[in-house]
Amino acid sequence: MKKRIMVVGPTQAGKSTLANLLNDTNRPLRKTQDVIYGKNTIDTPGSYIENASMYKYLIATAQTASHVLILLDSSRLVDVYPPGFAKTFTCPVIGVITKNDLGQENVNLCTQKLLNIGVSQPYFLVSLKDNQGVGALKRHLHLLEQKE
Ligand SMILES: Nc1nc2c(ncn2[C@@H]2O[C@H](COP(=O)(O)OP(=O)(O)OP(=O)(O)O)[C@@H](O)[C@H]2O)c(=O)[nH]1
Ligand SMILES: [Mg+2]
Repeated sequence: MKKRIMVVGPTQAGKSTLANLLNDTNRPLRKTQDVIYGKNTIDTPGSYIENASMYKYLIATAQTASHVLILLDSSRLVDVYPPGFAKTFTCPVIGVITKNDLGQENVNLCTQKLLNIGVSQPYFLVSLKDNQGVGALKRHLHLLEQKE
C-alpha cells in the first residue's frame, strides 16, 4: 500500500493549500471538516490539533502515513501543540513554517516552537502564495521516499 504524507496544523495554516501542491490538484479551499485522503497526502482538520480530545485520531491516522508535516503559521502565532508532541508519532516528522510572505518576522519564534514540539531540523519555510520554498520541501520528501 502506498503511504501518504499527513498534514497537521492549526486552522487556516495552509494545510489544504499544501496538500493541493503535493497532489498537483486544485481542490477548493473550504474549512476541512474531515480527514481527506488525496493522491499523496492525508489532509486533516485544524480542529484535530486544537482539541486535545482529538489527538487520538491524529495519532491513529498517522499509523498509515509515511511522514507527518507539522505546520506552524508564521502569520498567526497560536500555541496548539503540546511540548514534545512530535514524539507521539512513530513515523518521521517534518517541520514546515507557512505563510512566510505574511509572518517573516516570526520565523525565529516559529523555529523555537518547533524545537519545543520535538521536531528536528531542518525546517522548511514556505509561502504558498507564491510557492516560495515548496520546491525544497518536495525535493526533501522525494529523497526520503527513495531511502525507504
Ligand atoms: N498569504 C498567504 N496565504 C496563504 C498561504 N497559504 C495558504 N494561504 C491562504 O490561507 C487560507 C487558508 O488556507 P487552507 O489551505 O484552507 O488552510 P487549512 O490549514 O487547510 O485550514 P482548515 O482546513 O480550516 O484547518 C486560504 O485563503 C489560503 O489561500 C500563504 O503561504 N500565504
Ligand atoms: Mg484545510
